[in-house]
Amino acid sequence: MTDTDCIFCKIVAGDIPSTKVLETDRVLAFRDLHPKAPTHVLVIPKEHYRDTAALAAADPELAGAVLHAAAEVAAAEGVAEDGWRLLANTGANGGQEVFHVHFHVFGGKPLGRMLS
Ligand code: D5M
Repeated sequence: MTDTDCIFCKIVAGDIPSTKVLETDRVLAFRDLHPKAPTHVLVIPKEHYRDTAALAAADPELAGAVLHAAAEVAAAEGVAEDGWRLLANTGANGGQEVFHVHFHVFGGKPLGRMLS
């Protein structure tokens, strides 16, 4: 399933360049264009789902594969030991700008606390 207007589907297809960090048959991780931390990687399913809720409802196994890949990215980036953050902005109030579900992996510096 792809969306021809979706920027992340175009990255999956190779029509837009990206700096890939990890790739499996169903998951892709690439560096964020505007990094907010020394490590800032986006982890996405290759299939198009608009947000976390849609992915979890349609394909829990794929949702798990995305989380597994996020942990692999953190380890590969060398941030696993010191700690890292996984963030999925969901919907308008959640601050989501790209409507192809994605998880931000942040690390490499103290990230502070948010909304706690
Ligand atoms: O965040 C969407 C994120 O997607 C934001 O941090 C910028 C990033 N972005 C947008 N276009 C690209 C490309 N082409 N490559 C890499 N990163 C990109 P959100 O959670 O939706 O607010």
